Amino acid sequence: MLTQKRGHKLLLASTPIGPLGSGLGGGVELTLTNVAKELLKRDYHIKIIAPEGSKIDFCEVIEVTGELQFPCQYKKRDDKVDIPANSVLANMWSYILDIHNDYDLIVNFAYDWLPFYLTRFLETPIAHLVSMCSLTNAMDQVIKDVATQFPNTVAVHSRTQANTFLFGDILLCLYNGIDLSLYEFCEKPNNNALAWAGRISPENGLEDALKVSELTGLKVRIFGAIQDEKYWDSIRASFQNKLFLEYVGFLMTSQFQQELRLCRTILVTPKCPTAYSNVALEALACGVPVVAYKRGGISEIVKSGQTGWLVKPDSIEEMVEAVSNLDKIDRFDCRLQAKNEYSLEALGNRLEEWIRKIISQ
Ligand code: HBI
Repeated sequence: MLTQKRGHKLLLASTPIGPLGSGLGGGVELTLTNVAKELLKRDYHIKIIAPEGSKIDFCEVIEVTGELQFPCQYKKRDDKVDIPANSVLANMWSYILDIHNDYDLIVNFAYDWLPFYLTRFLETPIAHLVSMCSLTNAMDQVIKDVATQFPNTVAVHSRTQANTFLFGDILLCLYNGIDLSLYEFCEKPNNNALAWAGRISPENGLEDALKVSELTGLKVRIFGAIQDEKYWDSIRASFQNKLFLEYVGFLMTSQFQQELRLCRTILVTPKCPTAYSNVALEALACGVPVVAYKRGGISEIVKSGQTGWLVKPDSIEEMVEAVSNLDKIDRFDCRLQAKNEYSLEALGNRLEEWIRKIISQ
């Protein structure tokens, strides 16, 4: 059989909770950017459709207006599906309904009900890359329907994440990958600072990192967009001592890694299981050991005692102990793990295998 001719035309449909480049999309922004970059290198034709204000300098973006989707991490298990008036998500998918025949495949990055529900109405196949663990019954049901009716079209980032769904065994695991050439290894951190990176929102547990900072006397440099202003105000109120807290903001990859690489470690403190942790990959690529709660997809990334430490979830004292044992970690091992397991090349191979499975069906 002829080897699958590349050059397929793909449309990447972004998350509706914020423009690409705002940081509100969390790890999905970096994942979508890396998927586009790697597939363009492999001569796929790529277009992106995303909320107005999205910026990606190496790829055409179809910007769509409308009200951003409410972040689903605040939802309760039996919450109803919500779609605001003049929804950017609905506007994105209305446009996709009009032009989907121009594409060989649509890749959906939104963790929202609508794209999954519309899947069976489109002739063009849709590949869904699920960015979060099981969260609500409505999402579980619609993801299960698509994964069952369209085998091999629903992928996740870790087995841990897959197993949070009752139908996890039919989900493909893509892990993730980063462009290692963008991250410069740092053998000796020039500051004693801890790093914390992510959307500033209750589920990411920033207050725990600040408690570790107070107990170790090490400053924590905070990277990420403020998603929940009230939560951020409460954090600043409870950690008056400015010595321990430095809010850097959301930085694009090149500046982020310039700051991250100089830190002693990155603390990853999810309060509920997360699918994966792109910031952990970025830290490893810079040679920065990862100290994380053994919870969610990150427990498949960190080799405890070798490239960082995995500690009992929500245990501040175990985090403090791990920080005191950072000198046991060889920063070269961190970079080596990123190189061996998380290159964009390796992700690209897994992506192509996934695409071939769907398009050849
Ligand atoms: N919420 N409604 C909704 N849709 C998403 O796509 C979404 C989200 N919350 C967070 C999120 N995506 C990303 O930050 C994931 O990486 C977690």
